[in-house]
Amino acid sequence: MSDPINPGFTPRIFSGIQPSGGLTLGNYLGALKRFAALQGQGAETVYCIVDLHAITVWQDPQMLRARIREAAAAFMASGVDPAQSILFNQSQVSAHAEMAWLFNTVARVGWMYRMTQFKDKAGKNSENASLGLLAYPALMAADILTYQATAVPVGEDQKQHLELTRDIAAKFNHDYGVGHFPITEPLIEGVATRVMSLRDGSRKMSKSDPSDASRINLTDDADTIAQKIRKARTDADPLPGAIDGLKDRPEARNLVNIYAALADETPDQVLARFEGQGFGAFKPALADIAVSALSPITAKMTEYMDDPAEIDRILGDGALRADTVATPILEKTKQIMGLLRSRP
Ligand code: AQP
Repeated sequence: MSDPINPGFTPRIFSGIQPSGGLTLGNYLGALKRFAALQGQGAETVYCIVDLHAITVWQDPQMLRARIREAAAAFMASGVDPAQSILFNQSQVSAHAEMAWLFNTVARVGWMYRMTQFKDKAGKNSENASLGLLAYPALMAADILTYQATAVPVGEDQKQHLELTRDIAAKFNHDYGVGHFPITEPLIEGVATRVMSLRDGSRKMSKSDPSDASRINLTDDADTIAQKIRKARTDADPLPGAIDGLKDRPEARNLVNIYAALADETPDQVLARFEGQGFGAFKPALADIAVSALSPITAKMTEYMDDPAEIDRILGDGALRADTVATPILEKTKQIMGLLRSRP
């Protein structure tokens, strides 16, 4: 089958999540829930725990290993089925790092300095950031293009990196006069493409935010979820009848969007039910729906995490399958670039 937007390429979806902390409701709604829904829809699905990305900022080795397993448990508990999708951790497939080096020679330094994620994470002391943090988007382009992926489901925050991936693919194709890489489509869909912090409606919910109260973790129990929602920052006004009425109320809009995404409704449908009510009524309803959506996931995660050897087996098996797709594409890329291939 050929991809409708990139004729000649197999429809293939790739996406990944960093094991840089415990996964959050933002990762679930912006990524994991959609990863699961895209299975069996006609495209191959390749999902990756991007541990090489995580180490662009310091990670304790013991903790990192545990978080890779926990992320794998979260993927599977959210419905990613290793029989239907290729599920693995990035560092077990060396093609990612090799392709990233090739792309370091295609991407321009100026492109990297423009990335808002680099500016945010490097902060004021950017001279002291790891070189990997600056080169992060070239590795992300490698993750995607090593599979000639035609579509990538991501949250809104990754849009700029996706554009850079397209720039790298286009420059490579142009410089070498080939059509080797597809121009990958970002799939940024739904009402929860940017779930915001529960403490500050101008910041995205993030697994590495120092405040645990800013996020709902997929490992939080029902009481913790309810308590975090109860304490979420809001305002004193009643809810309007439509989402347009929340333009200047980011915290309120965030909670309504979370509700809508969890209930598979539109924000307007949610507001039609809560119009005129305050957060005293809305927050307990949101807590109920969050607990009923997340509790089964948390329970399944615990089951998977009780058997780390099985997680390791699944990730190892996924890595072998990923390798069979990635290696021929990497080899072809090297050939195009004029790198001599003569190993028997
Ligand atoms: N708040 C969010 N709302 C919607 N989608 C989100 N994603 C992350 N946060 C939100 C999506 O989850 C996928 C994996 O992201 P990532 O782990 O690779 O890195 P990130 O985007 O930098 O996520 P975090 O949680 O903020 O990680 P840290 O704190 O380590 O930087 C992506 O598709 C992302 O869009």
